[in-house]
Amino acid sequence: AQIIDGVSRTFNEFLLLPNRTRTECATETVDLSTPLVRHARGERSAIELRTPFTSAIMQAVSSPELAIALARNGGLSFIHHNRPIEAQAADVRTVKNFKAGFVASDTNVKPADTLGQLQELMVRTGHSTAAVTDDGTGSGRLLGLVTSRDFHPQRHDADEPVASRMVPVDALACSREDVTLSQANARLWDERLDCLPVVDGEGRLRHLVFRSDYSDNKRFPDQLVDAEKRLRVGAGVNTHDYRERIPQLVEAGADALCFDSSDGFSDWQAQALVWSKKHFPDVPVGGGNVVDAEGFRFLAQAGADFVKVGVGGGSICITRDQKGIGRGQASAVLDVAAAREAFAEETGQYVPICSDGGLVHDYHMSLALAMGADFVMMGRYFARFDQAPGAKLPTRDGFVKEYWGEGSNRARNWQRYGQGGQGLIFEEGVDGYVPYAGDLSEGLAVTIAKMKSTMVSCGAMTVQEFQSTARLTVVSEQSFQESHATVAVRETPDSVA
Ligand code: MZP
Repeated sequence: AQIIDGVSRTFNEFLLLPNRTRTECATETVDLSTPLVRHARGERSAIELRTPFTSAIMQAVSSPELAIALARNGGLSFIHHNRPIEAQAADVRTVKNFKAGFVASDTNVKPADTLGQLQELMVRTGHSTAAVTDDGTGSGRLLGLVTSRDFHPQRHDADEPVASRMVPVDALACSREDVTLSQANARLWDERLDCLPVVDGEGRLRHLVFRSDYSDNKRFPDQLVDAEKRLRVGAGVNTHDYRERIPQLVEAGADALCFDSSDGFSDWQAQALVWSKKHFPDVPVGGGNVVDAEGFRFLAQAGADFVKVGVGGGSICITRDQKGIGRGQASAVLDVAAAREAFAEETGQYVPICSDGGLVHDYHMSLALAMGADFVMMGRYFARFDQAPGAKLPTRDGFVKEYWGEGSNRARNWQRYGQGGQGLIFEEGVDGYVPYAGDLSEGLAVTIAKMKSTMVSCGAMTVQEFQSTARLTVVSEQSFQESHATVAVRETPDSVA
């Protein structure tokens, strides 16, 4: 056996040092966009994410509802694959067919209906905003908007009428001709809404224009008032039935695919990548997971358009206990990022990398980017939100959501955890709960605010600048203790769990 140099380190062992912050570097100017797929170095990737977040290829995570919410916040979901091909393709179609619209016309939500009913409906249909009309139909006059932010358990009673939480349309005052945000509705925008309605002369809703449609947060870009954007969605695939699965997913409209394996450093995955690039050269396909330079190079040479990094660090993962395989996530990302740079130097091809699993705190996501990841993939983080498929269950202190690993007996994803034959001989994942965290858009907005603030302290205005200029230090156990509050903390409703 050979013992490789260096200790296997994880994110908790690092902190970022502040760099000089230039006057032009502020949270409003930080740009989180990042490449998703292979491209010539120095050029732009054919697919860029507006925010560097992807959701895990897991039954408890990447449903169409979650994919819609994440895509609208600039990220990407990979719809899970451990089921019949038709079912997965149908979910891809649901996301591609989604139109940022309003719930009221589809379902007759009236001002007197209850918030509980409306919440259930919005989660099911993947909408973050409901427009309420006077007669509960799409041709009625718009009375106001209710957003999923209003469904925080501490802020509403499920039996309250919808009207009690509605932002009245008068406060929004926006018409097709008046496309500049007034100060008043800009404030509302920041505080409560992620979209503004555009009404016709008779007060009937014509469009909802979402935050993501804004070019500079001040004006509606003209071309978007008559536009139907299709959201992006990815799909997980496996090395067993890819010849049948990939054609149907492509036909359904998947924008990117990803081979999903707990150990991607294998001939099977290389063969599957080669097949995919030969038959569908225009469809980006990622590979993984790997934890070192050798694994990265192997998949990049086989044609992977991006490579996922991480073995054994996932919150639900017991692979390290069961098989003794894995590597600290920080060491893995640093090693693979160096290999990505070397590969780009040699070939001129930049192959983005994704840090997958084990991100416990929001600042871990920033560390992953600073260490070289182009984007991150998360399961636990997204499983906490309304849009994730796990059941929401009451506890003495609030709510939890179900979250289970793909290697658990509940998921039985033998395609990911090949142990010989069809089935699991032993578990590599657990079945558990995560604290409920409300609406995805609201939770992600806080995470994004923290990430931008970190980058400002590090003097970086783009992810690429952050990767190349960040300075990190390894923390001792004593300095780790020093990082936390040392007084008794008074709990407030906004205390971070
Ligand atoms: P986390 O965000 O919950 O920490 O980790 C999610 C990642 O863990 C997934 O993207 C996947 O790579 C990995 N995973 C999924 N299921 C298991 C398992 O059952 C697992 N062991 O490790």
